[in-house]
Amino acid sequence: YTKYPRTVSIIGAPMTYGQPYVGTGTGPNMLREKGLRPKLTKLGWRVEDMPDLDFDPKTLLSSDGKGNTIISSQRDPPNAKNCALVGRGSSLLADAVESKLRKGFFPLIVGGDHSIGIGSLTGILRVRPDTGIIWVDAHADLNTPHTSSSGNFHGMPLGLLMNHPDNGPAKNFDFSTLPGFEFLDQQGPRISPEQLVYVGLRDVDPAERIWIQRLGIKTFTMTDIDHLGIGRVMDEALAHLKGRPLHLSYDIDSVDPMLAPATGTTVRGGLTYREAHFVAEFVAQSGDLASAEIVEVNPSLSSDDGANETVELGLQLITSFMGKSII
Ligand code: EXY
Ligand code: MN
Ligand code: MN
Ligand code: MN
Repeated sequence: YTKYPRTVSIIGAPMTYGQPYVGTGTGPNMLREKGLRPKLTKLGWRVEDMPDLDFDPKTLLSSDGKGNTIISSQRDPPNAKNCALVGRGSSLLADAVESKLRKGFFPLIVGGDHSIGIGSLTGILRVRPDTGIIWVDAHADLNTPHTSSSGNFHGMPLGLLMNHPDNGPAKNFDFSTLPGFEFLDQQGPRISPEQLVYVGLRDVDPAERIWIQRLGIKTFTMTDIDHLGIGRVMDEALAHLKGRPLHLSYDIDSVDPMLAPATGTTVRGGLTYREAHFVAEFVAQSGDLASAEIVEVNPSLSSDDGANETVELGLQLITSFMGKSII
């Protein structure tokens, strides 16, 4: 008996426009080359692997009708870098995730930078609005173009989707007016604060801190992990989301940079090798995991050794949350 069907659909989402570095788009193929598919098969999954989503600017941006892309005329709103590219890519991803879920598959979304959370969560919530989200990250990713000081969308996926009596961080702002983000219309699904849990935070911006407190989001910082231990943290995290199908959003920068150096926004003092695996193993053991994503692996941002270690770690974490058990 399994609660969710045992066919996994690998959705490659090589998004790079949510942050400043090239290379973040190579994650899906690096993981395939290291044997993602046979590893999943060995765990008992049927695997459907499709070509990566096409995030080429020529595809994402409308043309002038003569086959020319009109990037230069796509002016970004303030603090919303590569707005149309991120928005259109998110919309494509949302449709892909939604359609795989409706077919009964388990979507395994492989990034790409964390702005893909906008699309993956939108697709998931269209089908299962009560999903519980476990956000494993050094960062809160709760900014909006109103609060972001970087303008990078990988710091905004949860901020754009968070709902609240006052509309949360989105207060007085309709994000569907951002070029490319038309799919975030009034009917578009939103996250309620109680369906989100953070694990591993250690670099939170002032506006994010205010919203976490005001919305009462269940948050386990690195300090909490030091204090309580990862076992109790995960007990409490899953208790908070009990009864919901789960989505795991695993940002590789949650792991300590000594173990995962090849990522764009490293912060010292992260999860150890075992803590990182425990999170994955414990979520798998719950039997409630219904979708997952891994993001922010960028092999071009460190030495070859560092890149290999980071990709390898990402692969091991995937096998752990997809059900590899020690016994
Ligand atoms: N909070 C900072 C910002 O909004 O720019 C840093 C965000 C980094 C986000 C990485 C993917 O998790
Ligand atoms: Mn992140
Ligand atoms: Mn992060
Ligand atoms: Mn910061």
